[in-house]
Amino acid sequence: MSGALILHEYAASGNCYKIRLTAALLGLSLERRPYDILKGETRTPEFLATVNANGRIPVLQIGDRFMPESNAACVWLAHGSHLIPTKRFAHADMLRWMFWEQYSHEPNVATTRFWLAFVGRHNLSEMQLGLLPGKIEAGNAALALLDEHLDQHEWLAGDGLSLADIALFAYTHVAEEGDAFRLADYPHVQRWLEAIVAQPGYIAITD
Ligand SMILES: N[C@@H](CCC(=O)N[C@@H](CS)C(=O)NCC(=O)O)C(=O)O
Repeated sequence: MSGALILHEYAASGNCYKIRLTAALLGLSLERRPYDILKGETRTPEFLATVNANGRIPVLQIGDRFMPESNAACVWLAHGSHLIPTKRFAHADMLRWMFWEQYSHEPNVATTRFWLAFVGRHNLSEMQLGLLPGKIEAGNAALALLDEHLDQHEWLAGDGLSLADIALFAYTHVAEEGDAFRLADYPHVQRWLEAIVAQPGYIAITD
């Protein structure tokens, strides 16, 4: 390991939680550095110059180096562990789900949760209010696709729990916050969420 591991984060963010959950399942400890994203604390000149020029958390600090992008940080932590399949197809399939999470799931399920449960409907701009119905529709389409896959497969990629499951667990298990999505509509997703909660070393997003 290359020195201290520091997670620059906003605790309620699923992207940050993914990294904490990966570390917990692997028995690794992280030092946590909090930022209030509702107050623009990741947009200060100092943060942009030293932590992430992209102005966002999470960022995993590895000694004096910085790794933004939640899924990349999870890969760094899990390198060589059971959370990354070694068989060629399963490895690529894990990455497939992690890329899909960032393109088709997180921008819809996570953004809807953030807007409704954290920012508040009455504080949304006209543009955000206009985008909301499409995000809810696309979020339900993502949850339905997950449910269909999990009807046929125990885990998302390969034969066991992998980073694909952790990446998608993060925002799926809190999708009901904001009241836009109903997990009861997705029974196979619910079975899979319960299997992740039962993993040794599991920690909650509120821990
Ligand atoms: N693709 C990035 C997304 C990072 C992101 O959107 N972070 C949000 C919180 S989850 C943020 O920092 N928002 C504050 C801002 O944009 O000012 C990842 O997976 O880490």
